[in-house]
Amino acid sequence: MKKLLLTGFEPFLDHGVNPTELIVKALDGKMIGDYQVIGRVLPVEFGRSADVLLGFIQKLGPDAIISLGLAAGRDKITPERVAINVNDGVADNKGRVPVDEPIVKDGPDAYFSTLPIRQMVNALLENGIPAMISNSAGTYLCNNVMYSVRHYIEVSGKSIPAGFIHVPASFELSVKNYELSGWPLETIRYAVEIAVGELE
Ligand code: PCA
Repeated sequence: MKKLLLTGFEPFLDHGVNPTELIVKALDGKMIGDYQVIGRVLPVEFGRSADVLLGFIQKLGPDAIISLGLAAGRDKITPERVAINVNDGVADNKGRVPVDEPIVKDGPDAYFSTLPIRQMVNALLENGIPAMISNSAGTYLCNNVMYSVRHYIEVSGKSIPAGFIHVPASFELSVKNYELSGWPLETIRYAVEIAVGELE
């Protein structure tokens, strides 16, 4: 049996809930294919998110790592292709607003996902779930944790598949924000299970 570290994020900005937090808690301990899911929630803080995630990796020794994040406004499941060495964004949950900072000083400009992102998208589409590869994870915490994890894996010479999947808003969020369209939480969760099922 293999272990999948599946992370979500706590709520941030004006989003009262984060569907990724609810999904990783719901899937914690479940088996998907050969993988036992270990669901964990990350803070939304430039100074802490990556350290918390790297701590989980060191403690749990996962065979694969998938981080989930909310991309409010996107209407598809979007596995990310690449993370770039930039922190730049709106305030995190501690009020920090980095401008054009590197995540890792003198680190590589970018890292590609090592998840089977094309197979994930194809499997989602075959199951009737809108999905596409995203070519930008942004420059906020989602990009930050994907870059940090890929950097850790490269530097430590491990070969653990790792990457990031953004998910749309859930109904709870769109009920509170008329500008946001959302999906049922169960559908987002089902989509995550399909994507996880494509891990080797
Ligand atoms: N989404 C944000 C950070 C936390 C989350 O769920 C992002 O896309 O960077």
